[in-house]
Amino acid sequence: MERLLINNIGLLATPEGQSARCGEQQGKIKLLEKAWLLAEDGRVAAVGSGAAPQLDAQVLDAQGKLVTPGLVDAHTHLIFGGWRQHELALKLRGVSYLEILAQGGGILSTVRATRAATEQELSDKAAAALHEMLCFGVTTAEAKSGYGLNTEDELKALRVIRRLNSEQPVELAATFMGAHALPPEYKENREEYLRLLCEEMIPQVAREHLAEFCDVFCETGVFTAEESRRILEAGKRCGLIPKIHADEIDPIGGSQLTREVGAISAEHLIVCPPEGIAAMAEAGTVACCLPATSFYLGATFAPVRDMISAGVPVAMASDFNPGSCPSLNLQFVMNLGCLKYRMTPEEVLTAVTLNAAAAIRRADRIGSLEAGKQADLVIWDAPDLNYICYRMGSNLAHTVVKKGKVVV
Ligand code: IZC
Ligand code: ZN
Repeated sequence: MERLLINNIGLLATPEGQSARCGEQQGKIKLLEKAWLLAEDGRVAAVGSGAAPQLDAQVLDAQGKLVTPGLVDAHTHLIFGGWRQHELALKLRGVSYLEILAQGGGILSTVRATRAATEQELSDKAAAALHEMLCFGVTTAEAKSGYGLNTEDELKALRVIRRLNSEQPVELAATFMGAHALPPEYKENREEYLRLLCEEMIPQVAREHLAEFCDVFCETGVFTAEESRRILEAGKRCGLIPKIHADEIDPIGGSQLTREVGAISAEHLIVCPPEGIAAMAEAGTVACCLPATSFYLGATFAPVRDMISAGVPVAMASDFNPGSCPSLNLQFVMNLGCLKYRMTPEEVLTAVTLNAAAAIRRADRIGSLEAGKQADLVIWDAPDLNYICYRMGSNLAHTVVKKGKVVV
């Protein structure tokens, strides 16, 4: 048996449970002072405070620091070719995100670069990003396709995700997002692209077990709520769990759709209306909020306090992508959770651990430090939770442990 004993933990902070926490529960964190944690064969065997057990194990001295569960980044567009730094000048001239897209740039510029890239090139690039994420304390992440927009290139991206899952420590949950934009070759033929998505791509992705989730960009000029419903229903028929990019720029009904399709999560929700919040609360949908994208777009911030009051479990993620959030830093997202969403540090911790795990259907396995869960954790250069939410711009992750092994 492989044993790792982490002793001399100044403060161990973790949410508890095997499902998303909502309302007041989101801010309930278990705190153990002068703690230790024993991992056996990659899982948490026991957690306690006071004198650590004496047994035959590799010992890691936490030097009195803070320990939390490994962070979970539940929303990334990890697989893409190129970058979009040329859009910065356009943005500075006042051209909006949707205008850039309508002119054939934005997502479509990344589609051209992704189609031109080989599997190896995409894999090398994503592996570098994953290493950076791991250094920031992220031990599990979701990764979407969505820059291929044809069968071959969407499958190429999903195969890269599958391969990366076995080649590096960050576990990946794959999401098919062929409904990220209408590809230019279908500009005059929307219906045909919807048919391709529902009748060809989704069934093939499911047959090859290349994704767990199906996502759609429900937005003005992209996919309507009705089209989004069709795509997500087609995904469900093939066993793909619905996620939805809703209310990022315009509230066109995306968040209300969560109840209708039984979405596991809704993403962005920057301009989520009260009816959308009510729908998510009823459906038990996790609101996966992406404050670094609001920051980067110069947009407003999602009404997270209203969501928490309404009993919607809130997760936060990076939204790492080459357009609206070219950052992998989930610690910055935690800062923004406090400063812009007015969440407490305890609510923030739940949002980037247990609730993020729930958004990718893994709350039974990860997202908290309790006996039986995977031993994924971060030792922080910090004495407490307030400190990691208060400091900004530095990487405070000191040591990262994945499945009971030190990886950073
Ligand atoms: O590449 O712009 N919002 N999709 C929906 C994105 C942002 C990613 C991108
Ligand atoms: Zn996104």
